[in-house]
Amino acid sequence: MPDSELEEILAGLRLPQKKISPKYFYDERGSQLFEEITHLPEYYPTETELGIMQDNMDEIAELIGPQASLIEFGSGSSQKTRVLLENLIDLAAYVPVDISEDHLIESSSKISAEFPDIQILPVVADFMQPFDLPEPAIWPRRNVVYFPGSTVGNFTHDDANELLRVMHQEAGEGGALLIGVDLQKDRYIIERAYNDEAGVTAAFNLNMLRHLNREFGFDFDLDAYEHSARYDPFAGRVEVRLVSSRDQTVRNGDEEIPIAAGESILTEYSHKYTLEGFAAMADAAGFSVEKVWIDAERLFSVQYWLRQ
Ligand code: AVJ
Repeated sequence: MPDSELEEILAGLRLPQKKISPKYFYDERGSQLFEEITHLPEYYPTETELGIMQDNMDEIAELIGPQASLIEFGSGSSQKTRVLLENLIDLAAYVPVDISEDHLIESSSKISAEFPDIQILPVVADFMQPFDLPEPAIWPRRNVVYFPGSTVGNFTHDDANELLRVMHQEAGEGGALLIGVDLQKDRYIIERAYNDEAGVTAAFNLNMLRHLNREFGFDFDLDAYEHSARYDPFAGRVEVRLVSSRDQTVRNGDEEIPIAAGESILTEYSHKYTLEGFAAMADAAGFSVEKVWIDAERLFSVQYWLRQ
């Protein structure tokens, strides 16, 4: 594992409010646990977003038009991606972009087996930075950046703005963005989704420490931390933490980091937006909101933005 990653993790643990990036959730076990989360009865986002896509697919396909290139940020192998690949008209190419070459190879080979007629052009890149797009055999009439799952919620508003600007650049002239965004709502519904009865989200959160022990040589005691997920309605976000249940010290090489009883490590933000708030994000990143679809309970939105 690169030293720069270890340095980044250590720097986060030295802060007064300790924090570790949510990207460290997703080792093999973490990815499996997240998949389990998406099927939990309390976790409404995945099923709601899929329902919105299915209910509005004809209109989505019509807005995107024929011979588009679909550029997914994240190597999606989700059901939502499949619905798009099945329904978009004469797709020029499907371009999954991911920092993990392993994830990309795995999901691309599955997708290409299921959709032998679609040209699949995977790109290994850190999508926080602009990257070069591959050239499909058919010249695309439009680039459509796809960012499902309310993954945008993991980012602070500033970082989300930066990411949306990269998407703006990749969309290019005449391009568009199709993005799934979770909405602000009753705090009880949100907190239940991140504190499920079966304890899968707690296991997912704690698994980050197991990952750090294995890959980066920490000695976190998994029994000495508890899962916490609270919605802050003023900030409009869930804050996911690991709370230390006693005074303890975590070690890495020569470094010793003390953690007090009740002190927490912030492992994730999951921002929820209002429609107005997210429209302001579109505007700031150089997009105009063309269409917003929501479910009947107003839990989640799928939005189609045009590049200005
Ligand atoms: C993958 C970032 C969209 O914020 O809901 C689920 C991750 N964390 N349960 C989310 C997550 C805890 C998820 N995202």
